Amino acid sequence: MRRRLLPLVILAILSLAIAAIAADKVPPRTNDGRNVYRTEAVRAYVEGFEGAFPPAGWLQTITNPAYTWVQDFATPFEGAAAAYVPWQAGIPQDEALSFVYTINSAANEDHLIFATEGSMYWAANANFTVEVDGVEVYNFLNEFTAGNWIWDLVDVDLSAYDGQTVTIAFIYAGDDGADHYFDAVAIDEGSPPPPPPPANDLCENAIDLREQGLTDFVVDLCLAANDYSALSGGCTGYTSTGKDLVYKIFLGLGETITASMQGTHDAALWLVTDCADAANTCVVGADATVSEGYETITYVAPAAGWFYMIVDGYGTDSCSLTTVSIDAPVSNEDASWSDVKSMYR
Ligand SMILES: [Ca+2]
Ligand SMILES: [Ca+2]
Ligand SMILES: [Ca+2]
Ligand SMILES: [Ca+2]
Repeated sequence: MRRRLLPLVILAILSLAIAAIAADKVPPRTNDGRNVYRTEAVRAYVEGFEGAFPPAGWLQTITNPAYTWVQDFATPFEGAAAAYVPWQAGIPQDEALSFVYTINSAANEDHLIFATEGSMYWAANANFTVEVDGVEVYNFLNEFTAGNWIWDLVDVDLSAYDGQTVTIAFIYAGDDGADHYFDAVAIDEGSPPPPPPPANDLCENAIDLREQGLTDFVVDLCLAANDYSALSGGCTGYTSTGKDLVYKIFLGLGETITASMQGTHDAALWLVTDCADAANTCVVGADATVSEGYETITYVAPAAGWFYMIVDGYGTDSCSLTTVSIDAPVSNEDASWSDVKSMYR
């Protein structure tokens, strides 16, 4: 009996030892030099667990008073302290730390960022999750990949909660897990919303070239949207699904306009008579060069009227800081158009 059991006992002891090596229940009690205050520029809210615990405004929900979240100074991610819960076997834990926050949509606060470390192995027994208004938005067991006892930053997209006042809860729940930590909780304002597109993004607000009166100007097409595209095989030879801005000019009979554009994207420049039907009313266009190249159009008006010039690009949503040059329209010999010409100078 003994002889048959002995190998099994040895095996069991060995496997336990291997499991213990592979899956410690506590981290190394050093911080590996990670104890550095981060300097990210925009944080609408930060809690590093450096002061009172739970922090002011935070609620702690306790089911196992001897093994619940506490402040711990052994291995913080930032500063001197982190939130820590010790593991326990036999008495289930369901320990939560939460705070209420109004996510400011105007400020583009749409990310919850925090650091956490724990045992990916033992999280199968007792897991760390984050909930927003009771809905799980993060699951350590399923999502953490950095390894056992390695601090890693987690970024949770909160854009679905823009403008809402929500309860954000950090929960350790289960039985016979491992120690767990989190620190450096932040609501990130992220980058500010992009500036609105230029007014002349669309035909209806096309800038009158004569009123603007500039022979050379620089525009950032990247602030615009792609609203107009020439026809494939049409006046530019290709489609122009790049981002576009619209200019207009009134030309007299026989008056000539010459314009060019150049940027780091593959530019496309075209002139239309009916901006509402741009693709089908193109009278001249250019897309003869690639990036950095100049596209130049010249057009003699066969009749007096408004013409709309679309400063555009070949590639889908392509754009760049683009230089546009307008040669002062050259009028015919009609004296009345000389006046128009002078307006441009
Ligand atoms: Ca801290
Ligand atoms: Ca546009
Ligand atoms: Ca376009
Ligand atoms: Ca081009």
